[in-house]
Amino acid sequence: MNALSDFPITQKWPAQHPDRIQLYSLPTPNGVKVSIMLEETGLPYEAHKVDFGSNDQLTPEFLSLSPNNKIPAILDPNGPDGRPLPLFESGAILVYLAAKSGQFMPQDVAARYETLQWVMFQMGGIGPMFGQLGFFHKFAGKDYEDKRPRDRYVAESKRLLGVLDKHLQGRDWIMGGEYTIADIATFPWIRNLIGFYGAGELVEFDRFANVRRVLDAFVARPAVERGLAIPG
Ligand SMILES: N[C@@H](CCC(=O)N[C@@H](CS)C(=O)NCC(=O)O)C(=O)O
Repeated sequence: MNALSDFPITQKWPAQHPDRIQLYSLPTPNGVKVSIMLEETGLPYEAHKVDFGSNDQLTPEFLSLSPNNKIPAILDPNGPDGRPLPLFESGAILVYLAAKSGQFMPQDVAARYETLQWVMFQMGGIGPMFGQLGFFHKFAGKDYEDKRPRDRYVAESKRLLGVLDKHLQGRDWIMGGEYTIADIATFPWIRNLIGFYGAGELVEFDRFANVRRVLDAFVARPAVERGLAIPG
């Protein structure tokens, strides 16, 4: 497929600017990773809201781009070899946008793998564990009588926060002096845990002073502030 109009998703969410990266998202902790990255890089893009209230994520048009029915997803009209590139999974999208923009990924080869290591730590650990904690603490799972599942995710979330806190000792960002996609992947989830999920006390967030310090620096970035509200 060589034109954006060949992609069924553009029938439900028409592109006003077909030369720009098309973002299909919502301001959730996974969604804002990509809107923050786009704001940080300055790459031109157009945001489309995928409304969970209307089950937009289950429509054939959305599934044609993101078969796992999850946001975020993108469609880049100018992908590799000048052809459109559809992509889902926030980690893969961050890696792609870092390569495309030449930003937020270290030049040094060893440091690149280290950055990817921390992106994977977020994708495989922090995201899924905090997400389950949210279910058992804030959503339907909070009414379950058996508190063992909740306690398991609380314990695992605390353990992960401890790993991150220890790593951040003496560092400005996850990769030291350099702000990278590892930070962009991780800190929306930390913010969500103590904000929207209201789980700060539950995980004893006060114990993790380094995580708190870097979270504060993250949310103070103007591009982060903008990205957190996209799509509006
Ligand atoms: N591993 C995926 C997870 C994405 C994900 O869980 N997205 C949620 C919102 S944060 C979603 O789209 N949920 C809709 C649904 O499950 O129907 C990623 O990082 O992109």
